[in-house]
Amino acid sequence: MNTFYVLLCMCYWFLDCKAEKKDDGLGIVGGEPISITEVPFMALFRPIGKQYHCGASIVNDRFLVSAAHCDSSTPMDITVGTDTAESGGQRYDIEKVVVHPLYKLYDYDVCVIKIKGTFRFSDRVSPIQMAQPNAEPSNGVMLLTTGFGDTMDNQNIDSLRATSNQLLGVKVPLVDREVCRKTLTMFEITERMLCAGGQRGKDSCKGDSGGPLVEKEGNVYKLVGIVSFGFSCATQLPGVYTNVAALRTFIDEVIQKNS
Ligand code: 4AZ
Repeated sequence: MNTFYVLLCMCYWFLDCKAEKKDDGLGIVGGEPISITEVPFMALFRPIGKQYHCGASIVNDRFLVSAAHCDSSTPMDITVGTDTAESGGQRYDIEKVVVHPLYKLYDYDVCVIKIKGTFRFSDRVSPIQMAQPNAEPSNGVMLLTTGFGDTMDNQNIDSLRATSNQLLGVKVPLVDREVCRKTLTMFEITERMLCAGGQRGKDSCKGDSGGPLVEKEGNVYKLVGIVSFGFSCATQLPGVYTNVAALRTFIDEVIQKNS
């Protein structure tokens, strides 16, 4: 009988710990809290009623871009205007998600999302300009990526997932594609991909997928990448992002056809 209660107590203690880990407040490994007014194009793209899944970026009053691998057969919605995953902001139903026809793990990892209705722009909700076709950022330039995803590299220990309720941002340098190919030999790094990061402890991670990788020019942000994949997180290996410049023509065409 006593052993039973001891075990029960241990069980509660363990579950409690798990709950604490899940809510430790801070996605993105090695990042800092960032206000939605700093990145008002940041959106959540998730199954209805779920706390977290993926990020997305607002590109005009009815469209967003995200990663193709974020799309799901379960009903999804969009939340904008909040830097807290569990509360605030405005929720929008989705009219349509167009995944790139050539998407195949993880090449062409882009989708275009059309909402029902239109966004009401404010200091917390506004679109980001996208990189021009074939105008990639320069190697070494510091880019910002934001998300509500994992704060630790613990993808193998699902019980210790630590997604963040608070929006986080981290700066990562753009890595030369050739250098990236030599480092991430286990993947085929195509022209549709950008590599960024490679500094231990600073990376996007699981749950940040679909979110933005942006370059700041003066006071203006430009969307250059979409969080796509990586070999683990925050190791010395760079993270991989969808190359917006390479897929800009596709994105524009989808928006035009569906406007
Ligand atoms: C993921 O699993 C994932 N470090 C996303 C981004 C990165 C790694 C993993 C980049 O969705």
